[in-house]
Amino acid sequence: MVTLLAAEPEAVPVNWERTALVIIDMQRDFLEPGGFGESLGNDVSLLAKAVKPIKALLERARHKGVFVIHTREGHRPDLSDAPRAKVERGAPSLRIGATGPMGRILIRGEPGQDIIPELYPKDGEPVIDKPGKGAFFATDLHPMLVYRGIETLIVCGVTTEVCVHTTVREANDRGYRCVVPSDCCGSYFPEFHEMGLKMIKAQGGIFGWVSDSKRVLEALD
Ligand code: C5J
Repeated sequence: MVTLLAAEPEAVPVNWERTALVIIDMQRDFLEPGGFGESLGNDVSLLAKAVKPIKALLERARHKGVFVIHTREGHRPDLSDAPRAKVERGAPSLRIGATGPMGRILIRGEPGQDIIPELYPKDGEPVIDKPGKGAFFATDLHPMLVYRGIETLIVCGVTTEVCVHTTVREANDRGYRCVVPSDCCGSYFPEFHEMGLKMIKAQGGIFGWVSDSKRVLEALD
């Protein structure tokens, strides 16, 4: 069934059977002290407010049978999929692969690289491990969506202007309609969050649509 989801710059028609909720990188490494985000000098507490609205969407999407996908940024333990240009960048207190309080920073299989308990994937919900910022780069996300006939993505998670934005741009170029619920995203830089959302919906929705959890929940009901 197609419902109209209220959003900017205009309402979007959504067929929930052809829609996926994509939750980007809600990982301990970004949200908890001692992980990758904090190693870069960020105040990780700024991301916490996205958890509750994402949880509300996740629970309703599960209840309604909407396809749910989780992503995690991270690398192989031998760092063979981590470009030197990424590992050596900047002056973090702990580089990718170094050992911190939650295990090795941004390494697959380590406690810090996993998803926070509040939003932990259920059995049967695909988890995409991605080496880049975008969820389509070097992953099998696109075929997974094509095989399911998915046309629309509700994209949320962290951080708004980095992995959420990169994924929305990649998805838009692959022909997906992307709706971003503003309160279900977070950034270490509130001004980047605001600007990132404006960039998505500007020019008639050049990358997609911006809504919020309340309006997505209403459309789901
Ligand atoms: C970052 C992400 N910010 N998940 N990753 O490095 O947005």
